[in-house]
Amino acid sequence: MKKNLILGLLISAFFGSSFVIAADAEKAIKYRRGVFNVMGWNFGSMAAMVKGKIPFDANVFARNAEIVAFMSQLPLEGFVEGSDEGDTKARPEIWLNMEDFEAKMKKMQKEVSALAEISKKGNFDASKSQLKEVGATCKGCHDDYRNK
Ligand code: ASC
Repeated sequence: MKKNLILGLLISAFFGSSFVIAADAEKAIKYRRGVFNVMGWNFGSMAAMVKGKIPFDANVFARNAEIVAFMSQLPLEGFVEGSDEGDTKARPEIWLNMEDFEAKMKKMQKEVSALAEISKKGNFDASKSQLKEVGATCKGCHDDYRNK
């Protein structure tokens, strides 16, 4: 009787905690995807301007860059242990190469904050050329760490 009780407690403690971990992982995935969505929205606006799909508006561009620069600081903490499973395109390789992943994330942050500075001056060509650098850092990470 007592044994069964202890066994029951152990089982519920074990499964209970794995549910908690799964719930935390789900939240973390939602968090980072939300951040990336905001970044993508703003990156998309700048990309449309440099491609001539919409007219270049220096103030809008600078605001987009400012938003991406701020948001770029947020996603890293969302890549918590165990959040490679669930509603995510993140590849398990991230957690096997966390140092490299962090370095790539930091490089992206650096290029994006340079974009925010440069775009304040309102020059189309300079903004366009730095946006290219930013895009390369997005792609560099996606190639290695994001599923299609
Ligand atoms: C985005 C988005 C990407 C990157 C990439 C930049 O907005 O969804 O994957 O920017 O296109 O090269």
